[in-house]
Amino acid sequence: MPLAQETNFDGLIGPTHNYAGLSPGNVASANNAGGTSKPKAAALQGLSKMKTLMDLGIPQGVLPPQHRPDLDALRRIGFSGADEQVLKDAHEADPTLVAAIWSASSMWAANAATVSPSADTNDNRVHLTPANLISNYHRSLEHPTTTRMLRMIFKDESHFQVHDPLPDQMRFADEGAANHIRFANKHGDPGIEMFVYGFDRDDPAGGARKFPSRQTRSACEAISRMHGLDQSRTVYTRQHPDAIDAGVFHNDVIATGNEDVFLYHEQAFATSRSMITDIAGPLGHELTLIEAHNTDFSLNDAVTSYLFNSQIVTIPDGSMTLIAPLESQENPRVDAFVQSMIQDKANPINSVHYLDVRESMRNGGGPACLRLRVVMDVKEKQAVHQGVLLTDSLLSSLTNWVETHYPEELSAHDLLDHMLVRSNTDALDELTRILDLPGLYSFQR
Ligand code: SUG
Repeated sequence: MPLAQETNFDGLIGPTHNYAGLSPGNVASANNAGGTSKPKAAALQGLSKMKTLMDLGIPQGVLPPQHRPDLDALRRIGFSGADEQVLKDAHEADPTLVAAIWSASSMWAANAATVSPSADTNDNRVHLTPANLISNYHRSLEHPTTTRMLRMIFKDESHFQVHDPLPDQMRFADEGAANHIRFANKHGDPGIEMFVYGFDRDDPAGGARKFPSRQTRSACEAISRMHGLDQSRTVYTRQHPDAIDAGVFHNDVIATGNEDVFLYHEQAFATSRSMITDIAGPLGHELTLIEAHNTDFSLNDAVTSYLFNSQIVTIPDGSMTLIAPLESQENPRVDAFVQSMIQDKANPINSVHYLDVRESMRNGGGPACLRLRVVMDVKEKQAVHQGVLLTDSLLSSLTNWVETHYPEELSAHDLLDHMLVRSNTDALDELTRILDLPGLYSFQR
């Protein structure tokens, strides 16, 4: 088996990052609605996380932000005239429409796509399906550009297949890798892919009551068919409805995994025990289970601290480290759990890096939300568009670009400022030169 590694592609946080309370069931987004955001600080926090990973020896990529505001989206629903007029009329009709088309939500790259490495697929290629994200209007605007971007980055069809997103219909509601965990002895070995859903057509009453379920079982099954996965090595499991109703709008808010380590809260899944046997069976050995119990910390602690939205990464010496948000360190029960986990020799996680991604966290996006994992062997990694792989020099260009173009602050009334439309367009035009992705945005074609 050729040596394979995981590359984390992080969404570069865009210049229009703002707090609009657009995602029902996402507690942080609701609590911070209408607040003043700090786009420049947000993007620098994201870049600093990418640097931490790169310095740990883990390959790091970057996915550019989308072009916002998406005025074409407003024109498609009947607003017309100059940009200024379109913004004004839409605001008068419904201010949430204006907020939606400004959202920088593509930063949460875990929702960009579901990825199956070549070791798992029947044609030995890496398969990616961009998520349709139809559960929320602002996020449903992302997939056309995401698809185009992934096809530019993973364009070599001898190694990669970037599928079309699933049909734009609730039956196939899909939120990407945030609801998918892949287990393997080592990244390059054939894996077990676990798909997690909230809604099941065969048991509609068994779902969440208060908040929407964003991922359907039908979507999971379709992706696994499209990716050519071995069904004896594929597991479908349901989120616990109480978890969704407590604010676990994606499974990566309550569970995560890396290689054969599985970290989760006891209230994450509707059925935990049989699911673990279903994973361990084809894997051929026991998983290293790290289960947080209610006696360790509550579901509410999990949602506010975002511990499970940490990245567990394998570093070059073969051990694992946890990339966790500062909010986890600030919760004494969660921090105590982390300290005992890294001391415990029964699992390979032996260090923690608490990072500041507070700007993203206030919209419900932790370290793991900000990245899309792609396991690739050496040849596949060489076939990726090299312009998006992070180096010290790319990091310094991106930092300068952010420093030059990003506003310090953004609040609701700025979303009516049509002058910002032009400056964002110019900034993104320059970004495609830095990343060597000409023609990515529709304004360039
Ligand atoms: O889809 N927040 C995102 C957060 C996504 C987090 N991703 C993962 N868990 N993988 C969402 O709810 C809020 C935008 C606003 O309210 O302004 C938002 O879209």
